Amino acid sequence: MTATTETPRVGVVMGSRSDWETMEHASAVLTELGVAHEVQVVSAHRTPDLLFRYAEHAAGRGIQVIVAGAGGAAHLPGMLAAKTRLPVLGVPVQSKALNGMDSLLSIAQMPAGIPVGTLAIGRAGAVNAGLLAAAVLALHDTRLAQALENWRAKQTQAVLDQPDPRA
Ligand code: RP5
Repeated sequence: MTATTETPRVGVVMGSRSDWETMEHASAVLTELGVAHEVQVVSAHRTPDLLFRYAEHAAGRGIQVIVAGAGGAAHLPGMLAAKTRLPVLGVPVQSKALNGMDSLLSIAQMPAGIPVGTLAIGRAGAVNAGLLAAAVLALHDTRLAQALENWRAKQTQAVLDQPDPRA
C-alpha cells in the first residue's frame, strides 16, 4: 500500500497488523515531511517468502531506506537486512509479555556484517525511524533537508513557547 501517489522512497513494513498502532507514527512523520512511502505487513515468520521477495526487489523499485517494526521474536528487520544492501532501521514494538525488551534485543543484537539501525522501543522509536529515514534522503535532497530543518525548529519553538509544565 502506497501512502502517496509518487514512487515510494521509504518502505515502512511491520510484522503484523497489530504493529500499526506503533508504526503509524513513522508513517505520519514521513507524510508530514512530504516523503513518499509505502506501508505493508510483511511477517518474517508467517510470510517468509514475501519477506525475501520484498527485500530482493525493494532497491530495484526505488526504495532507498526500509523502516521495519516488529515485536517479540522480532526477526523482520534483521532478515530484511540480510537480503538487501538498503539501510534498514528497526523499530522494536512494545510486546505484552516482556514490554519490548525481547523486541529490542532481537533487533539490536545483529552479528557483525549485517547492520540494523535500532531505534527505541515503541512510539519514540517509530517517530525517530521516520525522521532518520528522512535525514538519510535529505543528504541528497535540498527540499527535504529544508523540511527537516523546519520540523526541528517547530519542535524547539513548541517547547520554548510552553515553559510552564502546568499550563
Ligand atoms: C510479531 O509478533 C509482530 O511483529 C507482532 O509485534 C507480534 C504479535 O503479532 P500478532 O500475534 O499480534 O499478529 O511477529
